Amino acid sequence: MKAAVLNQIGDTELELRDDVTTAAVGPREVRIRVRATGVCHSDVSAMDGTLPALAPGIIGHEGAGEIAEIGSHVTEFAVGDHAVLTFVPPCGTCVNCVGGRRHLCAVHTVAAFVNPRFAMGDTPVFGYAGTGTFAEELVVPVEGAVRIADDVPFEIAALVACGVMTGVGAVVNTARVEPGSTVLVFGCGGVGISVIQGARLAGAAQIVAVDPVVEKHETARHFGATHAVTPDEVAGLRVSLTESQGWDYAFDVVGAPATIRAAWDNSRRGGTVVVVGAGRGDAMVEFSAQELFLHDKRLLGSFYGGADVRRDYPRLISLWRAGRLDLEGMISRRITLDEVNDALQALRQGANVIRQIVVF
Ligand code: CXF
Ligand code: ZN
Repeated sequence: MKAAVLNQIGDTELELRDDVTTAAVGPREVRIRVRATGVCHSDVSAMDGTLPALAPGIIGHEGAGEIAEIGSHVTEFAVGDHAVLTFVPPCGTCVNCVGGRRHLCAVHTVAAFVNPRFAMGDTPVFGYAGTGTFAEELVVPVEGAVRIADDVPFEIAALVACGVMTGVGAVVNTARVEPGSTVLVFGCGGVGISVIQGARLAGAAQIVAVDPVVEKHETARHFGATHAVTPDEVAGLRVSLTESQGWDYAFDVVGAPATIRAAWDNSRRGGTVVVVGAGRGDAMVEFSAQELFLHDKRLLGSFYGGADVRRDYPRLISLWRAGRLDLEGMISRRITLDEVNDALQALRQGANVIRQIVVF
């Protein structure tokens, strides 16, 4: 089958091949025919070594498709069902799953680093974060697919698998923003726009979007930002909008020390700082011992929007059906797999794109 292969970490181009195969479907696995996949900034981060990935590998982790084959012990799906993928399949029985922290289940994620589920000839090829949606097909554990209704377009469904879940989830699951709150958001890519949409859904009174790319400000306003500024304009707005107190909630959706620090500095005393951005393992952020206690802030990490995928994917789809979550508007460009390198390059360059979707 056709797939885009990352041959080495550090490569800036994926190799388009048509001789990639998937592993055989195990008893509790399903084969998915990918129908749509978003190009997420974490795919760029896998390529450049910011996030851990194995090569050769198939990246792409925000996908939806059709069940093409089921394992001998699968009763949850039938061939032809539509499904959204997840890069954290919850095993259902570990301490995190049982404890209500399904997004932290490591069982299948760790297994994916040991078991390659693709191959090129005799060479094993790993799927990124247990998925690998820049391929026509992939094999995942049954817990890694969530069934959705047949009338949901695949490209809408794909968005839910990473960006929308991560951003909306950070607001409603991790931070639990209350109506009337004031919210500051650093970063207006796919996840940042989803944080903005989540804050609007949560009833935030003020949503200030921050991005150095001025073209993204109009986009941010379209999705619910009440204000949109460049980073150097935040200080002035803090004086005029918050009487210098800072915002109730500040989200970092970049993952860089400077934006995490800015989120901290611009949240009010007693406010909440949420780190959603996926930063480097060696990038350090400094906080003084004194400010950590004196400012009485909550500093929260948010991984995958605290997703309980079997609860939250249907909720997000329902919000979309009700017209309260704009997913169509997040699709900036539909492309083919042959154009995936251009799409990745656009993200590296900070282009004003929310989601470029590969449709198969
Ligand atoms: C990432 C987190 C690390 C694994 C791949 C997905 N999240 C969002 O893009
Ligand atoms: Zn992603």
